[in-house]
Amino acid sequence: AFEVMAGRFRGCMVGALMGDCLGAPFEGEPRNSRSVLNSYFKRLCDPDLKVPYKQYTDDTAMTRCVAQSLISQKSYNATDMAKRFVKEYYAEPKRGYGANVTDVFAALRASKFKDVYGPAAIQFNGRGSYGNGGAMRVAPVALFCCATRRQELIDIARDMALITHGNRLGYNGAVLQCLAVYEALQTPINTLDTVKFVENLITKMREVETPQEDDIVDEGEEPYVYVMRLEKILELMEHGDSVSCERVEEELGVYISAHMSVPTAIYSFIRATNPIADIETENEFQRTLQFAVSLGGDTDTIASMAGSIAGAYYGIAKIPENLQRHCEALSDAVQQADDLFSLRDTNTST
Ligand code: F2R
Ligand code: MG
Ligand code: MG
Ligand code: MG
Repeated sequence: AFEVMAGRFRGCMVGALMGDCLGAPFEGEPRNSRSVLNSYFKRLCDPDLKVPYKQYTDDTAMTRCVAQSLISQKSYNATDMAKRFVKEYYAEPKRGYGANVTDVFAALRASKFKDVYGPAAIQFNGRGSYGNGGAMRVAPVALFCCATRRQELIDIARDMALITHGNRLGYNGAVLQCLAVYEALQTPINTLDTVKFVENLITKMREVETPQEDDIVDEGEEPYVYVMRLEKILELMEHGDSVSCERVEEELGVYISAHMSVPTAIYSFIRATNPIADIETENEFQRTLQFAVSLGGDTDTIASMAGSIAGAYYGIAKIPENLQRHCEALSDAVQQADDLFSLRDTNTST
């Protein structure tokens, strides 16, 4: 059981990296042809292929910061994490960051991290960002909480997102993505009941989305956006492989908003548990990535989030090595997974 869980930690971190690296070349395309993607993935799987590695983008740059902060602090430390985001951004600003999040980095730096949550709170005239930047980097939080402090998962995921994303759709999207990774990690292989998986997420998100005092919910605004999207996933699941990409885009979205990408990532993971027409692979993990990328739009982020869920469920042993090796900084993802796993210590009974 020890080795199985270690493999799932690796699968999660490597899965997130692969979705980002392999999905990034297609980001912003309206939709991507399944036959083009079959060729793209098949070519990469050729053990003799020698090509430069696929670079990671902001998704991984920030995921690495989240992981490293949790590993070094052995707890959630908002200031340490914010400092890592800022340092990373100014070291390599051209990783494809969201257009507005960079203002948060500038303000954090200028204010010397005095109020780590302050700059994000004033984004978009005080509405905060609902971009998927909080959700795209949350996977290490699920691993950290699995290793050490399960009860704090929702709070850490939310607070970690709040450093840059002040809108409830932005931080609740991070909470949902974190819960999905955690749930996948906890589900013994070959026992996944996809309906129960989604129903569990609905139960948890109903609580999470119940408006709290410090939440900004306008009159007439729907507070249970994620619950509704998860219910939509259950509906789509009834139609199996007949659900078109157009319908997924219409009902769940493929955009850089958290509420129009996190549910799509969860759906991609679920959809790929079964064969998908015109996607030529027997491997469920690979199928997850190919399906996510085929949807178009925010492909790096949706594939990365779907990849972290799928990797947490299937484990590293099921992820094709010939695909892994094309990703930049693969060994760092493995190392961070192992470091997070080793936080499982003797004084917690996990
Ligand atoms: N930025 C991108 N992709 C665009 C082009 C990249 C290109 N490939 C390149 O070469 O540069 N991808 C990355 O951004 C997403 C994550 O963004 P994040 O961190 O959430 O940033 P931000 O700036 O906070 O939000 C993104 C945009 O969402 C809109 N938005 C958010 N909140 C809003 C609000 N309250 N009102 C109105 N609009 C809001 C804005 O347009 C923001 O700029 C990932 O896809 C990552 O891969
Ligand atoms: Mg990106
Ligand atoms: Mg609160
Ligand atoms: Mg993206």
